[in-house]
Amino acid sequence: MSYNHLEAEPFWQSLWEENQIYQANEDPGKPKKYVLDMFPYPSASGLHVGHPLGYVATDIYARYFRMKGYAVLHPMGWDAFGLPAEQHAIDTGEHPAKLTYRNIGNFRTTLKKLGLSIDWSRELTTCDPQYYKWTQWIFTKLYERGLAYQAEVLVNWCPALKTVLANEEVIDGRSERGDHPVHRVPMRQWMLRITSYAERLLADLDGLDWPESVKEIQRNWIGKSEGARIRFGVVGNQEPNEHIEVFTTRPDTIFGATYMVLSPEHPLIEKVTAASHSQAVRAYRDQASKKSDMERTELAKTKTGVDTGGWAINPATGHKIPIWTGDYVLAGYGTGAIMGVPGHDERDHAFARQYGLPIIAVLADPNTPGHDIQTQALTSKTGHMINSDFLDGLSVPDASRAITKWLTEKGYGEGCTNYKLRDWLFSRQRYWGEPIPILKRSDGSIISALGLEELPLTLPAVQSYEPTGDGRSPLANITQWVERKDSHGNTTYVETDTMPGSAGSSWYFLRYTDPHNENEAFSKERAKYWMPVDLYVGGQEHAVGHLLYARFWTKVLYDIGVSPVTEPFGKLINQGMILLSGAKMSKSKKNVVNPDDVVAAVGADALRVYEMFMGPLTQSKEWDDSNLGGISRFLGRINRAFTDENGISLLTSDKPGEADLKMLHKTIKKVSEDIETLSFNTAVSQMMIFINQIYDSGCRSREVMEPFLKLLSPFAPHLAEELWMRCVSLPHGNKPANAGYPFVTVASWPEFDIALTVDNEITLGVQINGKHRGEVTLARDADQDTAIKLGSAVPSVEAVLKGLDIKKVIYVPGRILNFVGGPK
Ligand code: ANZ
Repeated sequence: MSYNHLEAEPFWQSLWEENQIYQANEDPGKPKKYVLDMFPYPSASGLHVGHPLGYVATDIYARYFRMKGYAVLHPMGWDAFGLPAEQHAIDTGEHPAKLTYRNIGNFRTTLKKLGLSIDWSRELTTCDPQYYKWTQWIFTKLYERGLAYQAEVLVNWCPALKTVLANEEVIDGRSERGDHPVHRVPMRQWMLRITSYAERLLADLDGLDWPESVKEIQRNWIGKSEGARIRFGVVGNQEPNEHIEVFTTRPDTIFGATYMVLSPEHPLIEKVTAASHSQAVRAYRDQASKKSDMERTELAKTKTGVDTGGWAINPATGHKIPIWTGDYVLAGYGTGAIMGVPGHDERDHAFARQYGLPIIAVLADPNTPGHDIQTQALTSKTGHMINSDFLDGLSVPDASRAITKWLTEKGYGEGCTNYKLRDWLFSRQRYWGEPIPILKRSDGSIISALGLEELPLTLPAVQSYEPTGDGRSPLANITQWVERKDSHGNTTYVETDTMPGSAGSSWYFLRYTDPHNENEAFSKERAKYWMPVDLYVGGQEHAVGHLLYARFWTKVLYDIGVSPVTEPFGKLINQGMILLSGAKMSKSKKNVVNPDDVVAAVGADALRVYEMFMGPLTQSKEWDDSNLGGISRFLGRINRAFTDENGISLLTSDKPGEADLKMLHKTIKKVSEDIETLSFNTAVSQMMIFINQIYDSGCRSREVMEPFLKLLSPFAPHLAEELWMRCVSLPHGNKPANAGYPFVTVASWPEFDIALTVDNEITLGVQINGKHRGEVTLARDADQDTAIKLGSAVPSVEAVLKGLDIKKVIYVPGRILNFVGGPK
């Protein structure tokens, strides 16, 4: 056996590393590519073969552009804070850092075995104090700008995990991790004011080369709606100016507002509730606190609610309308109160029918004649207003404008834009996260953020990792860490909440540009050279969490003059999943293929080429061992095309034949274009076609074979390097251990000659009376006589021609050959 992957792969990996050929260097004279994977969370379960899919794709892309002469930044690091390591610490008493660094070691070993062209000198870890020093510093900047603040908010409190969770961590009222019940309770929390960036986060999406689906998910998450805020006076013995403010996207329907609904958490509920109704209202509120927003707003669910016994005045009609509370109105959206317009809103219609509230039509739509407003809401927006006083006859947009003007003049409301986006809940009552660098007084009021000279605020050692259970983190128990004396001898207190997992991942791509900077988060000059990321590859599950937070932090850092860009990721790709028996791989389900095992069995190159050949990068696909074997044999075939059984080069100095030369140039063109468009599977197919041709023709000419090794190198870098040594550099007297060894990995990418990529021969469809009857291969510029001769000799054509009297032949070289005639 002339090629042994078990020897060759580690050999080349260590040689590449010694020679630091993947180190990224800013070179103002070169174009740059910043090629990035979403960095992994180093879980205890390790990597499965689904992870390398994205890593290999970015690696090929990075290798290609490096060979094309670009300065390439292709780094890797670890998203290292998070709940599982903390849970492990609670269960075993082992420090979360110990487990985390052990896992990182395993991940790194596996990734290095794949032969990725990563600049490991830039490796970073979010739980490293030298890194989170700057995460904390960014927090202090957010605080100084009023973008980090504390507020009493309704949080998702999980009694089992003893912590609050972000909305994204709650699925159907249960914790994503552990599947425990989650309740909504008010608590004082740190918030980041992402809402003040809503408009920019929305507008800047347009300029990004991202999958439209991801952009749409972000647009919906930001959820911009134009409408009005309208104030309804409250009737009764309350203070004279008491009113309820609603947000509506349909102010034009105000004459149809026959009742109001407050969310169960609305602050005015107790005030408006009549004494006779207060018990029922209180019971209802208790019940609602146990449901998630999702359950509450689902269209299909029966709407529930109770009458508060209070009344409001519809400012447009002057009529008294009842005030209800119902959980389909969310506390966190708009103003947490609505005007119920059952004639034209489906949820209001369902609610009104449920409780027998009046339903009035205020819009007539000629497109839906005979519509019965009592049985169904009319939700279309075409037609004209009715039953609406001075709005009658107007279209929906005109009526909206007219009523908004009227309400504004009367002081009842004003036009406004509303966003679904909520501020980012940024505190966790947990140990394993970045401590929030804020100093407080004993009453909890804030003194200041810590200065840069006091950072990092490092995590202390603790005895127990259990949360206190009263809503404070385990850090609260470490008095000597929490308490500090100020210069006047007064005791001050360090915040004991920590940051969420997504803090460190919101700016790591900037740190990679300057990972060892001790004086700044990163140098703006360096970031300016590398940013934005040219290709970012990761899972679709990050569409709203990480990808939105990272955009937000980048914009804030831009605004404070630190980041040179307003958007971090120019191009984004979501890789598909690799499935086993149709299911997502997961260790708990014991359906995992371990990359280490595959590398040991068939080699990293086979794994790499196989994963690229499985299908389009963005699609999910099934793991198949026999196809992996096929790729392994393909690599063996390449090896045997270049070397004999003793590993001696078979290449010759012969001039290649025209067909082989053309095949090479076509392959260069196809592989180059396919890498640029991330169509790796078709690039591999083309390389297979090339190898088949070489076997058919017996060509071993250097002129054709050497450039092919360059094409192979991004995909199967070890085999390419080995064959390059045996067939190219050793025969020229280069020893791999010598300085300046000419690795194929960093050789220049071959150019193709466009003239050699076009075929002179083409395949043409042959028609008889316009009907396709067969195909003929002939010279692109063949004359008519030749075309007729070859075309009529095609058996399927000949058979039909036999019974016909041909009157005419239409022939356009390279385009059409059509025999026209009738029965003999
Ligand atoms: C009256 C009305 C009439 C409405 C009509 C709609 C149609 P988007 O587009 O999603 O922003 N709404 C307002 N605040 C709410 C809350 N806290 N919980 C649940 N629903 C709320 O939706 C805005 C519409 O959703 C608002 O316009 C309001 O109902 C409802 F024919 O007001 B509308």
